[in-house]
Amino acid sequence: MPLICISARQFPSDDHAMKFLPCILILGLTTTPSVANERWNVLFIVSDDLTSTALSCYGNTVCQTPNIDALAARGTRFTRAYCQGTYCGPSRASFMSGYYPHATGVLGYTNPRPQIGNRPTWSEHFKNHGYYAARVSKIFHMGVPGGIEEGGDGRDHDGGNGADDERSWTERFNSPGPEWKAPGDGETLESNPDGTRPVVGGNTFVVVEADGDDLVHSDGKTALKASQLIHDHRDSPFWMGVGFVRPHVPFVAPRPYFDAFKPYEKLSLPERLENDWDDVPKAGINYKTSVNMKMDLRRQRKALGGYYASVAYMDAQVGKVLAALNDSGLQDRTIVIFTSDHGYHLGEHDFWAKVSLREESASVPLIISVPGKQPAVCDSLVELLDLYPTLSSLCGLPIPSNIQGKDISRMLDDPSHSVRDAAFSVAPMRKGFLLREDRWAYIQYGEESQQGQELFDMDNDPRQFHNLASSLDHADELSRLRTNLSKKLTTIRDNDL
Ligand SMILES: [Ca+2]
Repeated sequence: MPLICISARQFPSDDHAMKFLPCILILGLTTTPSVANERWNVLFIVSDDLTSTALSCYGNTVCQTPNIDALAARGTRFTRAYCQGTYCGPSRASFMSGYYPHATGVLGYTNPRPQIGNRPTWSEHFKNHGYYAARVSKIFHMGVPGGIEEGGDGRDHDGGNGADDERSWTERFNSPGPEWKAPGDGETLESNPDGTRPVVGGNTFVVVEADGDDLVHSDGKTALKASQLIHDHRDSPFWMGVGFVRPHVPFVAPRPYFDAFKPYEKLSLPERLENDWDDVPKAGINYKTSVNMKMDLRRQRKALGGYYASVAYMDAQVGKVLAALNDSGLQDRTIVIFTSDHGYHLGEHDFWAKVSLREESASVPLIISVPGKQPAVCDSLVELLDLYPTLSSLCGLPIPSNIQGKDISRMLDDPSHSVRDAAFSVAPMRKGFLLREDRWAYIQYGEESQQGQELFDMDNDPRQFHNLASSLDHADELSRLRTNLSKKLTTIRDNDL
């Protein structure tokens, strides 16, 4: 009896006209799977406030992330992926809607529906094409920790949806957790020089070495729910958004995840340069620094350890979801994306957290794994905005003509392929703009650069210690980049909204 398996390795990836061929077992009779089964699933995993520098697959030698590394080992890992807004609200509204923040004007913590009208979001586009579209926890903006502390049983009738967009989903699920209130050993590191400030909520650097297991916390519940949904929907195509809230503050995780980073005194802080701020415009000094947070070296090292423990915990939850995919037999039928909404500073230039347009904050980890494609590392410039058109292309759906990202799917076959000369990101809070080319990073504060400019030679100064914006030797480069940034903003604003 012939046994023929046409594996996912033979799937066409770029030719929209061709139908995907699922794994067909021919046992005497040829069985034809249902139409619904002929499509890839999309599993979109997004961490919150995760810098690529904290992942071992991006070179970190202290914080080990074996599960994300395993995904990178079978997918394409992008080394130059950039968010379009350097904090949650604008970044998430952008990659879900398909528009740059300055196209929709969503520069804060709201969902983009009033601006986009009936135009489908990324998940809604898949839903409109017959996919089951679900989110578990944070995909559009949701307050952390505030929004995670709400939520009753975690179903949408109980609130806790943040800036969500209901029509983007077939179903949606929240994952409430205790956050900073979790029982354990907690310490507030920020604005607490005399150690008398209690553990608090809000956007504050707090570390909690928590009692109990993974399921006490939001991300553990998210992994469990996502695993159940994968199993329940294994017979129909799905677009599933799985949003983990760590390593966003508070840095809370079960105790065992902290062990690898203790004692905290042994952790190395990033290299600092004396008088590093002397050539930084005032608008370029990040909103959180070692100085204004009043964090001494002990607190800084503990912040780093707490962040790493949160990353290790989040990585373990990623592993559970990927294991569920494998156990359900869907690994060969599912495209997996792993990324973050923006990056994060862990003490570089004495900056902490997000918002900044420097490399650690504006770049994001990005891994795309398509079954059957060769693993690769891609150094081409890409944007989170590219995910919507790229996944539409990979899944054989039309790419809506209105959206502003680019189809990067060819990079998954040919990592030398390139679609843009520069990536673009904004820090609305600072009226800041970043144009990131292959060699140059140009940052401008104010649309007429009223609040200053920064120019970095990323080949010779990858840590961005030397602002060349006032160097006469680089006047032509500065002028060219400034003109290109102005053109980019004009292009972004020329849209159908
Ligand atoms: Ca975030």
